[in-house]
Order: sequence, then structure tokens, then C-alpha cells
Amino acid sequence: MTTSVVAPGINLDELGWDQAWAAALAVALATSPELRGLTPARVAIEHRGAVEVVDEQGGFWAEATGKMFRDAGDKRELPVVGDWVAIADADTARSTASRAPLRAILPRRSCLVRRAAGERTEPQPIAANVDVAFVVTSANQDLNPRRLERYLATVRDGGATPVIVVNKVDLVADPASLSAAAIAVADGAPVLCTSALAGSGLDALLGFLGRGRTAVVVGSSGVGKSTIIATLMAGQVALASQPSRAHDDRGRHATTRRELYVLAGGGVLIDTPGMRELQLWVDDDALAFADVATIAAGCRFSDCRHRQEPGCAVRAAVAAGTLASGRLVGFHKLAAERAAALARHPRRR
Ligand SMILES: Nc1nc2c(ncn2[C@@H]2O[C@H](COP(=O)(O)OP(=O)(O)OP(=O)(O)O)[C@@H](O)[C@H]2O)c(=O)[nH]1
Ligand SMILES: [Mg+2]
Ligand SMILES: [Zn+2]
Repeated sequence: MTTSVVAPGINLDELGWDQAWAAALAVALATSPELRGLTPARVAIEHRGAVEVVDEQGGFWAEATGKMFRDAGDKRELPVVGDWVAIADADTARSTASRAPLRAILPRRSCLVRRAAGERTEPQPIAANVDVAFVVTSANQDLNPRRLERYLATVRDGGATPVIVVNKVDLVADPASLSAAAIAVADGAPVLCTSALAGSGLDALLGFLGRGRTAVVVGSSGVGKSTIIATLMAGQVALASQPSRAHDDRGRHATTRRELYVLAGGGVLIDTPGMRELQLWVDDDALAFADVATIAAGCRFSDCRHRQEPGCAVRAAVAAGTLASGRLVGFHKLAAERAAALARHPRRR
């Protein structure tokens, strides 16, 4: 591993920086004179009103300032973990432990967004610029196919590749039946079985990482997301200013914030707090149900909802046994949720 001379010895490209990001920064700097001289950093931890970012010289605090952020329409316009941002006076912030002005967010390659829990309907970004999302479920809990489908839809809609991880397989006698249940709703996503505690199956996760690639780990609380990261990170240092809290052996610590880790072998991992519920913030049913969409091309009506319409190829496929009935149930559930989300938030297209 090549390292820069300064602690903690991370190269920007180990954080995921590449020529395309450099070009994006150059464009931003060239088009806005007030951005001249800014340097890049990646958002590692989100706090209320501020973020911790990291560059080659280590971690420091930054704060989104300026008109652009004051006028932010919703949270998608604010910095989120995984973002590449342009920072003013990074060295001053570093040496004085103050907050550097964060002036711009480079255009995101991907961004996972959910609907914020609670009454208000607003988008809540989960992580930006991720290539892969590990959607973790626990083998000792009932596998919830509808929840999995929502995760897959959110990941695909955000522009990342989903990988289903069935963790805690050490607790069950028959992991194969669980992975079969996951495969049934995966719509082509890989399904991996792991035991983070025993350290088994984790090599397969590394196969989706590598230098410059970023993965976010999502799923309900307690399924083992942080343990997976801690096991992969074993013996490595956490980023930013705090020591690693991903895991400590003296009991369980629910994750309370999104946080980015860099693997020495290459790759970036983002830990997230468990989501009690995942509400969709997505636009395209076809992303989540490519199998249904393909069959639906044969429906008599192009706007067929696959309910009572005559000539429905999807219901015919269910009747013929070529499409699992659960897929159609999931499709209808998703469609209803999207209609409700849309009704509550007319700002969306
Ligand atoms: N038996 C078994 N236990 C595991 C495994 N992975 C994690 N655990 C345990 O499950 C509990 C929860 O693990 P965490 O890693 O904190 O779960 P999390 O998904 O990060 O939870 P939140 O941070 O609340 O979202 C801990 O007590 C872990 O030791 C596993 O593969 N097998
Ligand atoms: Mg956790
Ligand atoms: Zn139909």
C-alpha cells in the first residue's frame, strides 16, 4: 500500500478519488470564481449542522456555508456521508480545530435516498457515491421479503448495485433455505451468507470492494452491520478524528450515525444506523421489478396495473407458475407506497 507521508497516510484515491472526480472539481472551480483555491475532501461523518471530512492529511470538521446551502430545498442539497466536497482553508481548520467552510458538493454519481421516518414527507439521503450497498438481514429473524424489496428498490433507484447479505448463519441449522428465500425476491442481486462473529463468508463481500470502490451497509438494527465492518476492518484505524466505534467487544452498541471507514486492502465502507422502517423515495417501479416489467410488456394495455384488466400477461404468468405470486403482491405494495409518497410530496415530478 502506498501511503502519503502525513498521518493517517491515506491517499485520496484510496478514498475513492479518481480522474473523473478531479475533472469534476476542475469544472466547479473554473465555473465559479469564488471556489478558486478550494481543495477536495470526502464527507466521513455527519453531525447536526456540521460534518467531519477527510483528505490526505487526515480528518477535520467542516460546515456547509454560503447561499447555496442556506437556500437548500431539501436534504439532498446538503452534504451527506460519501460526498466529495470542496473545502476552503482546510489547513486552518486542521490546525485550529475549527470548522472549515464547505463551499460545494461535487455532482454525485449515486445517492441512496429514503423517505424520512415520521409525519413529514421529505427525502433523506442515506449515502452518496456508493458503488455497492450490502443489504444485511439476520438469519435468526424472519426474513421479510417486502422489506428486502424496498431496500433493493432504494439501492437500485439511487444508482448503486445491491448485494443481499444473510448474516448470523451460525445461529441457524439451514442457511440454504434462507438464501433461497432471499434469492426469490433478489431480482438478480447476489445473495451472500455470512457469520460476522465467526468471520465466515466475509471474503465474498471483499469481492465487491477494492481500491477506489465504496460500499454502504444498510439494514435493520441488530442484524450485524457494524460487526461485519469491524471484522473486515480488524486491526485497522478508523478515519476522521474519533477512534473506531464500529464495534467493541464489551457488549452491543447501536450505531447512531453514518460513518466512513477505509480498508487497507482497498475499498471504503460506510456504516449506517439500523432503520426501523425503510420508506421508499423512488420513482421507477421497473427498477425494483424488472421481472414483472418484462412480462408486463405483453399486457394488452400499456398502463395495465395487473389487477382486473383483461389480457394481463403478469397475472397470466402467476397463474402459469412462471412468476411467483409474491412478486406481484410486492409489486402492488410498492406501487401503492409510491402513489402515497407522491400524493404527500407534490414537489416530486
Ligand atoms: N451469532 C451471531 N451474532 C452476530 C453476528 N453478527 C453480529 N452479531 C451480534 O449481533 C449484535 C448486533 O450486531 P451489530 O453489529 O451491532 O448490529 P448493527 O446492524 O450494527 O445494529 P445497529 O447499529 O443498531 O443498526 C451484536 O451483539 C453482535 O455481536 C453473527 O454473524 N452471528
Ligand atoms: Mg451498527
Ligand atoms: Zn398486466
